Amino acid sequence: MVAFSAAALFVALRVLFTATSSSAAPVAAPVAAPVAAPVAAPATPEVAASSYWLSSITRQGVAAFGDSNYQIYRNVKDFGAKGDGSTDDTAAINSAISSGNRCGQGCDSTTVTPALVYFPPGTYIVSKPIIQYYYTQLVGDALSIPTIKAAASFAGMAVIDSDPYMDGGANWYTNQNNFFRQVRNFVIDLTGMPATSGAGIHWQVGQATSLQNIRFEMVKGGTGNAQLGIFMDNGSGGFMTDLTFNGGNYGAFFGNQQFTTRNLTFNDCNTAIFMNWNWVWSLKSITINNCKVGLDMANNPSNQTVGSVLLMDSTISNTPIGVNTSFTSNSVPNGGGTLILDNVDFTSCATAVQDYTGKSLLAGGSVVKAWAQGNAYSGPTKTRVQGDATVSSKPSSILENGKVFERARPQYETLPASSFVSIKSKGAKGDGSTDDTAAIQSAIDSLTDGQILYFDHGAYVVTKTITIPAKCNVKITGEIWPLIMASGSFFADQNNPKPVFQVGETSGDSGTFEMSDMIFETLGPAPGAILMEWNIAATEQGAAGLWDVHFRVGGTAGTKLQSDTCTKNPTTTHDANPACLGSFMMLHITSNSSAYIENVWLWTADHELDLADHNQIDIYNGRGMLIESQGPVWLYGTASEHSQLYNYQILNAQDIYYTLIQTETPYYQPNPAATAPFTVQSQYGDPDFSKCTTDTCKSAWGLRIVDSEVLGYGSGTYSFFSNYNQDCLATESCQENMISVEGTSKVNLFAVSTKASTNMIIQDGKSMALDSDNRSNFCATIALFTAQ
Ligand SMILES: *[C@@H]1O[C@H](CO)[C@@H](O)[C@H](O)[C@H]1NC(C)=O
Ligand SMILES: *[C@@H]1O[C@H](CO)[C@@H](O)[C@H](O)[C@H]1NC(C)=O
Ligand SMILES: *[C@@H]1O[C@H](CO)[C@@H](O)[C@H](O)[C@H]1NC(C)=O
Ligand SMILES: *[C@@H]1O[C@H](CO)[C@@H](O)[C@H](O)[C@H]1NC(C)=O
Ligand SMILES: *[C@@H]1O[C@H](CO)[C@@H](O)[C@H](O)[C@H]1NC(C)=O
Ligand SMILES: CC(=O)N[C@H]1CO[C@H](CO)[C@@H](O)[C@@H]1O
Repeated sequence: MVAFSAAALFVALRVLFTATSSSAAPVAAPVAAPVAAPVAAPATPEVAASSYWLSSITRQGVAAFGDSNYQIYRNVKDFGAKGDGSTDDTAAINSAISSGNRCGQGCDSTTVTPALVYFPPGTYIVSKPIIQYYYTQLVGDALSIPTIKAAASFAGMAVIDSDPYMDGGANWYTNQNNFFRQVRNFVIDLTGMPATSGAGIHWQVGQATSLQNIRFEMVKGGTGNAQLGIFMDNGSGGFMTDLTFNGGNYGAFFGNQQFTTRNLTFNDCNTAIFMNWNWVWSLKSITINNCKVGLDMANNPSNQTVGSVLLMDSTISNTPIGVNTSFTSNSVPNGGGTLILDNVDFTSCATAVQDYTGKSLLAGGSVVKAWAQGNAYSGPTKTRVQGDATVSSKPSSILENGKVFERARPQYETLPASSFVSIKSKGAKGDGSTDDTAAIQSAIDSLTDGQILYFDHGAYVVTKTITIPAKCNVKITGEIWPLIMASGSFFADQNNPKPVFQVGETSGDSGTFEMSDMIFETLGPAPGAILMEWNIAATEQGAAGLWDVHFRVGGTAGTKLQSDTCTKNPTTTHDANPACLGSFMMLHITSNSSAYIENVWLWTADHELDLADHNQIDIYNGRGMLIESQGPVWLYGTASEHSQLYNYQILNAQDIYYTLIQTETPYYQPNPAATAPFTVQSQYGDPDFSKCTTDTCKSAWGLRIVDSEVLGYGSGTYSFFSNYNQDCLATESCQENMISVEGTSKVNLFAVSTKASTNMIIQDGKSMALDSDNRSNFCATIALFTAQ
């Protein structure tokens, strides 16, 4: 997240958005306790019960650091929603979400009141927004997907609102801190509304958020059509996948610092995607059919608001204009407007890319292999390009049918509830204090093929390595992000680090593994903990992966690394407080493994989420993600923030693909500098900063690539502070270097955006690209850096 919002540029919406803020914040009235009794037999086929396991497994989750009677799982029908296609269910659904002392208006954040809100099959009519409180997952039935239908009289910002506006324009939550949300398995239907208004989801979110498997039904064409599937004004995210947008003026109206979006289909929209602003945005596997414009990224041509967009493995058909851009070859106001096209089929488009005046920059009629507009570097020489890009071909290990492989998070919707084994039923306590190591290991060892280990919500303390044998095909999913907390002397020695979860016993163990909806933390300092060691080599593409699994060190209830102990201290020169050390490393992908990692956030907390002060804090975490794999590795929508030595390091690796990655440098650096408190461990290939001659050089690497082959599709690596001071932003020099490419590395790095790093990229110690040569709308951006 970015603590810094003043400059989080915001730009007037080009379009008149009809919903007004004053109508957007109905506060759900407090309601009576939920009806505990089982729901009566369904009255109509529409409201038939489902066999989806999520609706029927035994619920044993408890918020370990909150109220033990607090209700985590909620079925909207238990709160009176009918889903019968006629009753107005707005109040009942909002009460299912808001009941029980939740984090709503006036609460910036908390992790101790999570809610998993389930919608059985049916059609739910709503007349006002469904307000998604902080730390909420809205999950529709995955077997018979429910519809949320806006009534003709619907009034408000959007059918689902993740961050309501109050009168005066302030939001309930800080948009770039609006973490930990999901919406999946819904149809959102606006077709009953007049075409002149209506939005599906107002999605103004930060990291650890996702939309998955949602279909937006909107009015098609017509005059004055103003409907939108997604309205996203700002935030710091994030990930979405498997969405279909039918009709509307804009399928998706996007604006955020950085975002990864995958597998989106647009049919019959006026404009499929309107990019209002961004720093960097990844669009992968986009299908656009029968729209007027595919991607419009030409907002405000006289002062560009869009930093950069990557459009990859996509098809735009029966759509006359593929991309509208404000970049022109002779005038680039405000630097932005970088565009990367990679394997995009424009066969049935007249124009693939035009400038905002309508002049064709690239004709349609073919598949574009690689095309870029922006600044390109091969070595230290900058060229302004608008045309085909010469890049090396992609390794076959990452491809499937000519596209980069992808796989949505498994939801196990076809399995019966009896396939799910509760970790609490297996003896783990999850109470934030009992040592659950033995119970977890024994539950894993006793799983039989086809079973899923279900972590009921809770906090599971682990004091020794948990090993997951690759050959056992283990699958784990959690109830709204249960916590695994590394604790104790076993994880205390940074000179002898030990894995907390070891996936595969030794590097290259072959098998399968799936994990979703879990969080890894430390309980107090654990400087010898590698939160996850990934050794498994998948037996087939994507068969070993993490989805919506996060690593969160400090800043939350129960971690003992909170603002009462670790508050920031920029006023004196100091060493790291030993009470505020986090882990040795968050995620280690070892040399003979392969990995599919999607929507995974490695966050060393920069501020407090639970204690009322929400202060900035100093937590010292050694390393973010280390990748030594020979591939294939896919990283979709990952971020790694505020680790001391580096956020990402790719070492002696190959066949590594990412889209996109995001980092932030610790706000405290260089007080102390990146050389402490974690010291160089050469067996992990650590950087040593020995060539540095200045303080600002001794700051965490956003991305360090050593002797590796990497295909990077989009990165946003940011430095916002120097010892908590932001004066350095005036000169875009909060640190000296951000990305280092070393040794025999072969890289194609597309859409590289850095913030306030004097050198964007250095190669073997030499500056390759300067921030000052590549200023964009907010970051410095280059379209392509190659080293072969
Ligand atoms: C977010 O977008 C809204 C417009 O929808 C704007 O009013 C607000 O100032 C923006 N906030 C930030 C922090 O940029
Ligand atoms: C893409 O999304 C559609 C739903 O819109 C889904 O059916 C399909 O399986 C997804 N494909 C991949 C590769 O995830
Ligand atoms: C361009 O937009 C940026 C960000 O909104 C703003 O700070 C700047 O003043 C604008 N420049 C001009 C010349 O309007
Ligand atoms: C392209 O962008 C310009 C500038 O914002 C806008 O005026 C024009 O309508 C856009 N063209 C299309 C076809 O959307
Ligand atoms: C990786 O595999 C190779 C060959 O199978 C083996 O020699 C090497 O020791 C393995 N590396 C690790 C770290 O296990
Ligand atoms: C100093 C300099 O050359 N700045 C350029 C950086 O690149 C943008 C285009 O992306 C130009 O507009 C700037 O002039």
